[in-house]
Amino acid sequence: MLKCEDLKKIFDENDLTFFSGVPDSTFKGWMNYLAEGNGMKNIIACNECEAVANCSGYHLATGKVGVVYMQNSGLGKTVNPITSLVDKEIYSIPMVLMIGWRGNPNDEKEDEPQHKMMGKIMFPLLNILDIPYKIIPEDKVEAAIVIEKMKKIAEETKHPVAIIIQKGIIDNYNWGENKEEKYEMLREDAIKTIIDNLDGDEVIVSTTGHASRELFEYRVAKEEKHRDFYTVGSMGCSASIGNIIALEKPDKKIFVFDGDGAVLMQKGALASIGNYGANNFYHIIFDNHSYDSTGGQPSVSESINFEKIAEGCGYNFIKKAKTKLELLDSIKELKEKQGPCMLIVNINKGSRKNLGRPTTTPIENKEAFMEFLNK
Ligand SMILES: Cc1ncc(C[n+]2csc(CCOP(=O)(O)OP(=O)(O)O)c2C)c(N)n1
Repeated sequence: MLKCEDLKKIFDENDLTFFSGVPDSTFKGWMNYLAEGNGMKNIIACNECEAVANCSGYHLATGKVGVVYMQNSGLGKTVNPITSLVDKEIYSIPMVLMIGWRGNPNDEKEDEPQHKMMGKIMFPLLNILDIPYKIIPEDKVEAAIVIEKMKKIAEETKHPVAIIIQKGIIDNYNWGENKEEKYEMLREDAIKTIIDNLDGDEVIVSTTGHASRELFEYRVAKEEKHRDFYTVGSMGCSASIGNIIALEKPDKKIFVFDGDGAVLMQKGALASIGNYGANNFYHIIFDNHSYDSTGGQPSVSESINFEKIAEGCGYNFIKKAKTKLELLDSIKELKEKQGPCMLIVNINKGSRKNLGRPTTTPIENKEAFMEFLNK
C-alpha cells in the first residue's frame, strides 16, 4: 500500500505541489493528508470543472503543472474545460488529473449502481479526450516511475494526463478522527427530527451520500413504505429535481434535503429556484462545512453566507437552526410559510459506523416515489 508520506515525496520530486479538486473516498487517506496541508497548496473547488480552471490559472501564473483530484463521477463535469480551454488545440495547458476509479468492474465487491456506467466508460472517455493515462501501482518505486513519466508527458505535450487511483492503493491516513464538536446535532439527528415533525404527506428529495442513506435507514426503522427520492449520484442536482417537482405539483409540499458541498457544486440552481418561485418548495441544507460522505474534508461553506445568497436569489423565507430546539421551532415556522424557503441546519460532521446503503434499486425507488407523489 502506498503511504501518503511517500506519495507526497513523489509529488514533491516532480514539482507537483498545487492541488485543486473535489474529494473522493477512493483515496480518502490522501484527501485527508492533503486537507491537513502538509506543505502543499490545496484549493478546495466547488466542482471539478472549477478545479480544471484553477489548475489552468496556476499554469498561466507560474508556468507549472497543477493536479486536479476528483472521483471519476466528476470527469464528465471537466469535459467542457478540457475540450474548450486546456486541450492542445486551444490553450494547450498541461495538468495531471488524479482520478479515483469508482465502479471498477474488477473490484471484488460490486460498487454502488450510480458508479457502474462511469466505471466502465472512464478509459474510453479519456481516450476520446486524447488524455494519456496510467493506473498508479501501490509499490512506491513503481508509483514514482509512473508519476514522473506522466508529468513529463503533460509537459511535453502541453495537455492533460491522468493518473488513476484504485480503491485500497493509498493508505488510510486518519485525520478525520479528531472531530470538532462545534454544534449540537449530527445530520442523522437532524433528519430524524425533521421527519418526525413533518405532517407525513410532504415529498422529500435527498442528496447523494450519507443523507440519503440515513433517510433510507430511518424509513426502514420506522417500518414506513419508501416514498422519498434518493439522488444517489448527480451531486448537487437534488434541488433542481425538487424545484421542478414543486412547480409541476403545486398541491404538494416539496422538501429537499441537501448538503453544503452539493449546494455549492450547483449553486446556479439557487438562482433558478428563486426565479421560478415555487411557493411549495422547502430547501433544507445540512451544513457541516465538509464533504462528510467522502471522509469529512472541509468544504468552503464556513466562509460563505447561505442566507445572503438565498436572499439575493429571491427565496421568500430563510432561517438558520443551530440546535435541536431551534430546528423544532424552525420546522413549525417553515410549514406555515410560502416558498421558496431555505432552512440551514448547522450540524457536526460524522455518521454512524454501521450506516447501510439503500437495499432497493434506483428503479424501485423511483417507482415508489412516483406512486407516492401521484397519490
Ligand atoms: C460530481 C461528483 N463529485 C464528487 C463526488 C463524490 N462525493 C459523493 S458525496 C460527496 C460529499 C457531499 O458533501 P455534502 O453535500 O456537503 O454532504 P455531506 O456528505 O457532508 O452530507 C462527494 C464529494 C460525487 N458523487 N459527484
